[in-house]
Amino acid sequence: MTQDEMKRNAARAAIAFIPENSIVGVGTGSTVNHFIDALADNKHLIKGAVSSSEQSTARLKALGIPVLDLNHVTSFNVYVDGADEINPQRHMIKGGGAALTREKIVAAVADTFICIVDSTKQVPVLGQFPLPVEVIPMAAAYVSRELVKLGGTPFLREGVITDNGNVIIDVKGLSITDPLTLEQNINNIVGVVTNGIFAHRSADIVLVGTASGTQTLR
Ligand code: ABF
Repeated sequence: MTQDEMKRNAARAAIAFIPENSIVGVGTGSTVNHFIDALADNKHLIKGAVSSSEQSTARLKALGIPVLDLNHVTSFNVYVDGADEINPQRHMIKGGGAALTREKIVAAVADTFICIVDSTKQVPVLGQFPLPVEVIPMAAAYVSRELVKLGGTPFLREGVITDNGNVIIDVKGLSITDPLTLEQNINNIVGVVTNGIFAHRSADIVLVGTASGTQTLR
């Protein structure tokens, strides 16, 4: 089974967790694209979606799924999104697709975060995947110097501007043994919009696509 087939299986399994007549929070990325495709086959069951990126919004609309403004939605049950890495505590690194800030906002409003991944995303300790940090452009050099003080090696992601008009700094060389503290410390650097550690808002349910089927972790 290919990695993409494992992603698709995890994505399809998430459909069973969507309550009828609900609003669904939708993440970003290739795994989520499979989820959106599966959602399109069940769109008569839902009221609509809240999206975490222009990319997902375009795909949802193209498939006839209404997209609602988060400012007009007080609460909703389920947010479905992928991850770049996930540890056994269900903390994640996200933001490889540069959508981390909107993802964190939509995830904050949802009652339940369902993370859909293939088994290659499971790690004992976060940090092999470079940590994305969304930064106000004029602060990029300052924030980079501060990230070095935290033990990382920052690289500006060339040619990428986020949906919010900011830049992404990818931080290599971090062994993230205390995700809660590092998430907070990086967010405290002036000029950082947010960083890709999702520890304060971890996943509630993880659907892992493996070669032998989809596992559910809680
Ligand atoms: C989003 O998509 C991101 O937060 C994460 O970076 C990425 C996962 O990518 P993919 O599903 O394409 O592997 O969820």
